[in-house]
This record gives sequence, C-alpha cells and structure tokens, in this order.
Amino acid sequence: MKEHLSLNSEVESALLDGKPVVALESTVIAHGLPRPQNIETARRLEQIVRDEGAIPATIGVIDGKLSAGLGSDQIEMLANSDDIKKLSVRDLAIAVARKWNGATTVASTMWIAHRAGIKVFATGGIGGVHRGTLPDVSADLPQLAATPMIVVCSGAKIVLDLPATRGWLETHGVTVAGYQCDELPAFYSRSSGLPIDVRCDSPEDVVALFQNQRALDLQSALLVTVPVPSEDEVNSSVLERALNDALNETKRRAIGGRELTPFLLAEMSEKSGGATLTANIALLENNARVAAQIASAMSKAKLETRNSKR
Ligand code: PSU
Ligand code: MN
Repeated sequence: MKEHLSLNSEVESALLDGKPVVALESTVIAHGLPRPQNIETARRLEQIVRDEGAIPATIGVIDGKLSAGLGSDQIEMLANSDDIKKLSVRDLAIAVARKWNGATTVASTMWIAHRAGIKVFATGGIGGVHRGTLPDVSADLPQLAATPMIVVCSGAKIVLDLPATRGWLETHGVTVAGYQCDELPAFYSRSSGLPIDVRCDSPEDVVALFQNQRALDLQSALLVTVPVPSEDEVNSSVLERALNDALNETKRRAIGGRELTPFLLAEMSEKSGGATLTANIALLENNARVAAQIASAMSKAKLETRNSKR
C-alpha cells in the first residue's frame, strides 16, 4: 500500500507532529465546477484552511500515485486538462496499474486520506441515492459506512433522492450531525425537512463525538453537515425549476453513470443564471473553514491528552 501512496513533505511532517490537516477532494475541481472558477476555488479552499491554522491536503492521482497534498501545478493540471478521469474506489487499482492522472471523488478521497492518516475531510455535497426507479447509489455511501473519518459537507447533492440517501446512512450506521442546525441541509438550500442524529455547536463538540465513536470501535464516518451560508442560499422556486429542467434533460439525452452528477450540476448552474454555482462555491468555502476548525480542535485535544499523561 505505502509504495502507491505519496504524501507531500508538508503534509507528512504535519501528520507526524500531530498538527491539523484537512483533506480536500479533486473531482469537484475537475468535474464539479466550470473553468476558471474551479481552479480559483481550489486555491481559495487551501488558503481558507491555512488561514485557520491547518494544512490543506488536496487529494488526487498523479501518474498512478495516490497523492495527498497536490502541488499547485498538479492542481492546475487537474483543473485545466480535458482528459482527467473521475476516479471512484473501483477505479483506483486501474489508475495505479495504468499510471493515470485522475480526480478523486468523495469515496476515493476518503479511501486515500484515511490510509494517509488524515482524520478530517471537507467537501461540498456527498453523492447518494439518485432519483428514479433504477437503483443508482454513489460509492460515496458505502465508503462513509466503512471509513472512520470526519466528513464535513452540506448534505447530499440536491439532484439526489434525499430521503432515500438519508435512509441509507441510517441503515448503515453513519452518524449524521447538524453543525449549528437542526435538520439536514439540502446542499444549495438550508433545509430539507429531514432529521439529523445530533446537533453540534462547536468544533470541540464534533471532536468529542468522533472520539466516542472511536472509543466504541465503530468503523463508520461522522458526517458533519453544515448549511450553505444564508446569503448564498438559492431561492426555492428558482431551484425547483432548474432542477426539474436539468432532470428532464438527462432523461432526454439518456445520461447516466459517472457523467450524471457533473451534468446535472452544470445544467442547474446554467438554468439558474449562475445562482447554484455561487451557492456551491460559498458552501465549499464555508465547509473548508469549519473542517479546519475541527481539525485544529482535534489536534489541540490530542496534545492536551498527551501532556496530561506525562
Ligand atoms: N461536491 C460538490 N461538487 C461535486 C462533488 C461533490 O460540491 O462535483 C462530486 C464529489 O466528488 C462526489 C461526486 O463524490 O460528485 C459524486 O459522484 P457520483 O454520484 O458519481 O458518485
Ligand atoms: Mn452518481
């Protein structure tokens, strides 16, 4: 395993020293946001993490190496090349064997981050159960059930079947926390009408919960859901119209599989006059900030325990 992992030296020494590190994914850069907002957002997310006193580790696959802590040239390559693959967990071995360059989804980012020793990961919206009769379930869900990490997001992407996604998380034992909120956020909007399992009001509160999961030897993630900032929330009638149009378009053009999510996100941005794009960027930035605060609280708590044992 180790021979296929590549950590940059800053991330590696931060982890050794118990300093806060936040993993960031790269599918959102390569496939989730348009150019040039994608590279601008990728850089901004790293800066936000640094401003909060943590080290960013953007994750992706470069020349078949599972990489945590991409350099700025590598991020630029993922953002601006036309042939970047969207790699989920099922693709990782192929990417290694074929020495691919590729962007990692929530699922494969978690897989790599966990093996690198990173405990906190920030993204926009997780994948989930798609709408429609054919069961199309994102690999993000089983990975959340199998990886003991904190994943900070704004719920599941609104293009999905949110009640079914919520139900899946419950069945598979993934604890869902609302960060300073009382219901599950719905990506571009702050409310879904769906329940959370617990409300957390501070980074320390999240860390304590995570430590209890570990003490109980649970293997699932702690999903920390943070609503999009109010000023960037998309108006519900605009959202409904954009979403219906986008969903109809996928049926007309028979789009499915790994193309489905990026297509829906791009269609909605066009149909909402850019409102969903603004919201997507705002929630990504906000989630990176909250994740960095959680990582910092975790590193402080660990230092305190270590000192008190001396
Ligand atoms: N969050 C965003 N935009 C995105 C994604 C997340 O704000 O584009 C990506 C993530 O990488 C997530 C993926 O894992 O969409 C889900 O794709 P799929 O349904 O094919 O698993
Ligand atoms: Mn999907």
